Amino acid sequence: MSLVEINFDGIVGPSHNYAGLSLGNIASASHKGAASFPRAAALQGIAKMRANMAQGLTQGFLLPLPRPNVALLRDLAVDPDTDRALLAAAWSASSMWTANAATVSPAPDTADGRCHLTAANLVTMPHRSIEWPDTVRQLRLAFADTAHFAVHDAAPACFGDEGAANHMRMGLSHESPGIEIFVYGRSGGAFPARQHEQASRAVARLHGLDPARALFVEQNPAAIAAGAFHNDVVAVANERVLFTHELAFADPEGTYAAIRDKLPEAEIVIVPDDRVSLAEAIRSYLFNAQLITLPTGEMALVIPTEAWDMPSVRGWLEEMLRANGPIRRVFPVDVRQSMANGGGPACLRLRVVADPARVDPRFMLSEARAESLSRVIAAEWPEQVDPADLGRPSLAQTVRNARARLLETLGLSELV
Ligand code: SUG
Repeated sequence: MSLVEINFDGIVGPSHNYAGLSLGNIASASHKGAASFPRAAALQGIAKMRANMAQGLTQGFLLPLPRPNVALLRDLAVDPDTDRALLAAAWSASSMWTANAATVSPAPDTADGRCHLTAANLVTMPHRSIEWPDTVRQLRLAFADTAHFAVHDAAPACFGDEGAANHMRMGLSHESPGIEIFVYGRSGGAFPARQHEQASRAVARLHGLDPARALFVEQNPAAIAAGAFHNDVVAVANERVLFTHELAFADPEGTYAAIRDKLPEAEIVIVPDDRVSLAEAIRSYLFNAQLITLPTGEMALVIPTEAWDMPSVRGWLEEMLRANGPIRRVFPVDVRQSMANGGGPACLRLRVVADPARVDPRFMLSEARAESLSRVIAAEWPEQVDPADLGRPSLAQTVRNARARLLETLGLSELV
């Protein structure tokens, strides 16, 4: 059995829109009311997946969830004319950010030697709290092989859990036992702390992690207050490398020491606040990068073009590349449609270390499949959605048909 890191990107759904639903997510708030471009958004996502495959990475995907969510509209008796935010919640394509779909502990870390996935309850934001039952259905299909995977329902709603966006795994390689770092928030000024410590601890117990190799770390309240609503907006890890902003954690020195204690080979690349301020880090999404190991063994950072275009960030990255650090290459990608809602390259993918042969092949991407996905998207996804369009029966029909065509193309009609 050969374990590799598989990135499962969320395909951007046909109802992608900007409704300003996420308090504490500055991009979401500042694009509230803007027109969105679902077709372009989904094609940007496919292009990112293709670029990563071209670098030799293994790529999978997860599908958009059924929208509009009629159960929400019914259960909250939403009046489409007056309850516009609730209406928009039922139309949100937010499941595209699969870093929030689940927390994943690969087989080498767990007591029973299986890869464990726990769906995230996402209870802090109403539009996201409705994702997990449909997400878990999908995970149970993709990871149906119970000899190798265990898929858990989301933790009860009393403790907020936002999944892999607040979880980092480090180790000498993907295949060797790793340490798992859970980052929770306690407060964030005017903004909510979306990941609760109790949820992180519950996930670690459910997954059967060795307490000696699990760390629970508090996110810096100042980072949340500045708009880092998930830890993956200010830090990312891969194998022995942690790439982090200086102000990511409440106790940075204590966090680095605890990591080095459990993984003496850890290399911690810290971006100081006087080079890239917290505000610039959050605006550019420098840390919402995919930190990947290329087949050559070199590490690369897949960053949003917004980060590459920011002079302070570019200056720091160029210096990093000139020095002899562990991150050797930087690849900018255009995911602007997702970025405008606060989702960069890292938000768009869920990392699962597993043997690809054990995953349902219908969720794995190849060049040929990327081509057929692009064709369905080009033909079926709406070109433009204005927030005023949400609720229109004709748009609802277009969105449903588009998803149905996608499921048909992939042979996944059981997800209808
Ligand atoms: O939960 N945006 C998402 C972005 C999630 C990013 N994920 C990670 N950092 N891993 C969120 O805030 C915006 C929806 C709207 O405003 O219409 C939204 O849900």
